[in-house]
Amino acid sequence: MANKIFKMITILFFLVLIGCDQNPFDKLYDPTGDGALGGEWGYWKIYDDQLNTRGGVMLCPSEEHQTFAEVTGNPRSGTKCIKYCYDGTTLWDKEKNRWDKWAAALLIVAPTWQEYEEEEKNLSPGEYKKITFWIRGNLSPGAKIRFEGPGDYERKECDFLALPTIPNNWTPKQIDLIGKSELSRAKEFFKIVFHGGGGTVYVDDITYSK
Ligand SMILES: [Ca+2]
Repeated sequence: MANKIFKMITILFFLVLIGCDQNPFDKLYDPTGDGALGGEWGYWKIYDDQLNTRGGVMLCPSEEHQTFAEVTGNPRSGTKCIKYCYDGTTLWDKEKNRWDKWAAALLIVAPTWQEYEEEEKNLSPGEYKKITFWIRGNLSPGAKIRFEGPGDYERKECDFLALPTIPNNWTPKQIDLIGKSELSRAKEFFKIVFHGGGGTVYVDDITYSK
């Protein structure tokens, strides 16, 4: 009888655990609860089958002519990956005051784009040296793609990886964090930028590591 009760309590405990709103695995990725890991971790998967940053996604220069979604077809790992498309239409760039062919999806530290200006995070305790990720997809003629760490690319304050093509099959890529990105005041975790035209890129397993 005691054995039966023990079993029931164990099952109940398990049901309570899986019924929680917060994914218990979140703690593995984000023990501080604010989206920044301490020094002894030095490894942080910011996207696997979900965004583990507690931050949001911001589309630039506007949300027109581009889509950012999680999809289930042929992910690199698990059940989902990111799919980001831009149709290559010329868009109005408010900051530069001109029409231009570019679009960007930003994984930001703020929960929403409205809070983007106010929010920043100190990622330096993680002592991160690179951002690794997997991609597949295609680019339209004349288009290029760039993957960026935190910071401002135009001001040359941003570590990045620029590519003239996107491989058809899942391929590992890496941004070396060589010090252009100021990790102590990050406003974004990761950025995908199309320029000169459009395309489709699938991204999975984005990881900060030592
Ligand atoms: Ca995945």
